[in-house]
Amino acid sequence: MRHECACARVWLPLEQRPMSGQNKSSASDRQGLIRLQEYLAARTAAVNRALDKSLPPATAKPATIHRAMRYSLFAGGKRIRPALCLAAAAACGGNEANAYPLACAVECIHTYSLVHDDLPAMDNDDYRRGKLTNHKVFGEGIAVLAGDALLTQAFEVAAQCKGWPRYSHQTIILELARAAGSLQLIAGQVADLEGEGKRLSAAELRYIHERKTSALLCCSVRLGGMSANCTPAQLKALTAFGYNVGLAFQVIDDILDITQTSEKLGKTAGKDTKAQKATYPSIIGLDQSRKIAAQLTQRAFDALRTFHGKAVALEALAEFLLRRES
Ligand code: GRG
Repeated sequence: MRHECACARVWLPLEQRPMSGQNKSSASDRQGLIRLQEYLAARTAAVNRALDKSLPPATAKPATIHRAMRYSLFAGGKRIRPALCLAAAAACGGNEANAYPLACAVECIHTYSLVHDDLPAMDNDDYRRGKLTNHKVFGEGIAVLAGDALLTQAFEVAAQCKGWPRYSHQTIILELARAAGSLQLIAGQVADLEGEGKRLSAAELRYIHERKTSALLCCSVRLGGMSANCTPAQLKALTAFGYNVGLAFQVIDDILDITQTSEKLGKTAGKDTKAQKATYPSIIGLDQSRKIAAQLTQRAFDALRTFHGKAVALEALAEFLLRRES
């Protein structure tokens, strides 16, 4: 993969490299990766503190629901959506602190979707983020409610943002509602459920990926830009970046489902094949899927040219997501 922006190489060298540890990495690769890991660890800690403050304490009555919400929220997710939100804010010259309510909101929506996706009525999974799924610990009724409460919490936290000249509270709430709603996240999940056991075309599969995965990732990036009162041109560039990174993320997720162990993924591996789900690898094979993920990531990089080197964290995150192993 060729990459034209020199700034990201400082973070994470982008020379042609295999995607999942098929080669020994160089010392500079490792250094770049360590810097990104430090960046992610610092943002994860800050987002965790902000989430902790924004949620009712685990002891608030009724304690079961607050314990259940916190159980999944603090189960060890990678916090990719918040990191993208904060990195987008930085790319637009914003103050990261202004983006925290929005970074927390997207993580609450993401966690709700995982809790519900794991339910027996949906994907029926016992493990998530390396721990027992919410319904396995708290029962199905509480897991449904914990998901509902996390979704609602997202809007409560987002409403506490400061609002910006170009982006009012109404715009922010609309952005979140649309990404989580029946035309995006839920549409993707419906199409995913209805597609089980069927032969889907690549276009049908892309419809699912755009909604189930890309919509919320793209929304995270856009909200970060909005928190920096970004220009319309910057928002357009962030949208193209988020869309392509979101699609690449899901192609990689499909690849990992068949190439990694449950232990490494923290959730049951091989579920897509078992559930007879259409995935990129099942339709076009592993090698072609890897090429598509790299192409999508390249498109995401291209969208960042307009930031003239200021989107270095976004670039490093896109590169990291392409090469992730869990
Ligand atoms: C229930 C409305 C509803 C939607 C569910 C999230 C989801 C849609 C399905 C889960 C399965 C899946 C493949 C989702 C696509 C998004 C995705 C790959 C989620 C996993 O995201 P990570 O890897 O997870 O960022 P962590 O745990 O690290 O936060």
